[in-house]
Amino acid sequence: MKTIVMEGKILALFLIGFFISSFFAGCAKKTGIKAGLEAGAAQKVYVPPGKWDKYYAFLSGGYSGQVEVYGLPSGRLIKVIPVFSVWPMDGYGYTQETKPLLRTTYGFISWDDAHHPEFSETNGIPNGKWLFINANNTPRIARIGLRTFSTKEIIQIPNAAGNHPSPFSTENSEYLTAGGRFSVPVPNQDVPISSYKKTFKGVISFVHVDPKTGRMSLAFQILMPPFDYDIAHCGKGPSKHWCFFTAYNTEEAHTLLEVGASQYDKDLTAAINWKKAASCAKAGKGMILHTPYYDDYVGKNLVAKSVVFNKEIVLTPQSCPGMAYYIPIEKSPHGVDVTPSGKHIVYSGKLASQVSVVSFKKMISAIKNKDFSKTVYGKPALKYTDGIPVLKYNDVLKGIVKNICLGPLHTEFDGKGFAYTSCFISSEIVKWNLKTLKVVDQIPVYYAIGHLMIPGGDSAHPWGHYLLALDKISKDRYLPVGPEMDCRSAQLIDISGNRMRLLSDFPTLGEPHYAQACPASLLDKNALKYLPLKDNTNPWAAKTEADAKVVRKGDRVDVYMTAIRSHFVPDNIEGIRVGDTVYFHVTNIEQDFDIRHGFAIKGGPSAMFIAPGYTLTLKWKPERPGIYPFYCTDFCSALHQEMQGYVRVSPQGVKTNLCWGTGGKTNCKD
Ligand code: K7E
Ligand code: CUA
Repeated sequence: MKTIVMEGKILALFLIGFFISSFFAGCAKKTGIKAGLEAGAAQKVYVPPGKWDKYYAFLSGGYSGQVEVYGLPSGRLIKVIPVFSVWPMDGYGYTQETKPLLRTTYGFISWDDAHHPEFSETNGIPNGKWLFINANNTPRIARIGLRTFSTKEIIQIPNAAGNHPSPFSTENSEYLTAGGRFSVPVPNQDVPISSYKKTFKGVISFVHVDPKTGRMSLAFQILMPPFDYDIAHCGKGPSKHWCFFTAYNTEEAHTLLEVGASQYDKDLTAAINWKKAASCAKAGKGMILHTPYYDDYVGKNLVAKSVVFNKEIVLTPQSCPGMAYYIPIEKSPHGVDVTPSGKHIVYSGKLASQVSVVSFKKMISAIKNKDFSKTVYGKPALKYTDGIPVLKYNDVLKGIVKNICLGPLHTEFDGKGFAYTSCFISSEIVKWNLKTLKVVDQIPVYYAIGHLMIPGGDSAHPWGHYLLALDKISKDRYLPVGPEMDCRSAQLIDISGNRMRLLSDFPTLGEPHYAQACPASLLDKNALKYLPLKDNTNPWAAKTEADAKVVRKGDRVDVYMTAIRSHFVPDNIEGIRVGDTVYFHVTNIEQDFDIRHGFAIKGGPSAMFIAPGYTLTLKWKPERPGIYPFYCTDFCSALHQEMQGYVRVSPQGVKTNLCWGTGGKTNCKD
């Protein structure tokens, strides 16, 4: 045991050593970077003023909790879509319309760690309808509508912890994966941590997506042995009924995983036949758990609401034979990626400096032949895996890309027969041939790359052309701004020729893990320009200035306000008292693209940006009597500075008449 622990430590030191040396290598190379730059690189990323980019790229914000939209090849940031974190500049998570999206069984959660954006797909090809993304910390999946580029739904994943292998889509977005990077007791309960092996479980979940509306629902969950389920990708074509999950910590360690989870030379990665699992769930083979979870969604009336569910169908491996298998892969594999044909599955052996390519066909015949391992790690296999058969590595292997690099993490495809693997420790991208498994090209990146992304590069039909490296450390790439460089670095690489060519760097917000990209033509024509007022179903909308009014009911005051260039109706309000709760429902009655108005009131928690045709509501509880100015926060016209107003707040119990108006026209009601 002692020697094993030592080995673990030595391995860790070895890796740290490489990590540091790769930085120095990076520094040394800095002056020579130009060498890797293609002549004419500037021309290739230059998008002239007034012209549009060729691709939309959606980058996860990592610990920013959001999604960022960039144009490629320019690297220009064109939108931040708030998802799991509040965004006070536009009121996301502050307005009555959006607050319910962040409700969970843990209360209102205003932050998360978002890793993997995933397009909705038809026949394995992005269809431009939705973008899904996972919340790692408080397990959730969000759905973003790609007509409005806004969050439409967030569903919580009960019974699980660390929703990292998520939300990977099946070929026609029938299901999205969710999983447990952390194993935990299911249902959660007070147990000694040392009872890990006995009482903790891994949880893999499948979330159904309604093909018409996109509404997500928890379909079923699968209880797995307590490994750390890391990343997934689902099959396509021949493998379309399967999803593949990597795992580390097959050792089932619960402390110092740095050492404890690197003991065995192979970890057990899961292959799940979701079709089979769904039929078992349907046939009532699962048990029922009652852990509550939220489904928060934007309703037909454009206001988000929360529904609480508390019923889960939970399958065990024993309850549904044929649903789950394990494939052993070298030491703590990280990424798993399915080739465009769906015939091969590529596993990146994070600590193994090699990539294993598994043949789906071989996997199926090994399953048919019941060619399973009798033992794993010197123990009876089925006992160790709660009855999940373990396939033999050599039986399912197409081949290995040997000595590919240090710290291979993720692989994407160009649709022309090549794969591109990111290498964290050696800070490089390696291009290899899918048939021969031979390395054909290599390019350094700066520094410590995580995921990489090719437009459509995880789909059945990659668009290719560009590759985006998502680097973890930006260090000397930009002007120093104190000890923490807030921007991570994205690097655009041209993959249209035989050799990869570095084109540009651009800074990103937060820590982008994964990304998705598609040709602009898939989305640009469908993007909503403004909401026709007749389609504004918000119950609090005032669609004309004549509809604007102030209504008191007890201590509640509803202000139905309109905004148009360059005034609010009403812009003078009197008769509010300390102790009241005021709701400002502001409708932007402009019917023109990108003419937005904002609203903010002194002492208020956030602004709100109101897109043309929409209504947003800010709740406000004045605590002191006096005069409170409010104004439009978006420079909407030459008279924007004039777009302002006043609210008079009287002391509690003082009966000031409730009056409102704009431009001398005053309405009063006691
Ligand atoms: Cu590799 Cu969260 Cu997909 Cu980061 S993960 S890199
Ligand atoms: Cu409206 Cu500024």
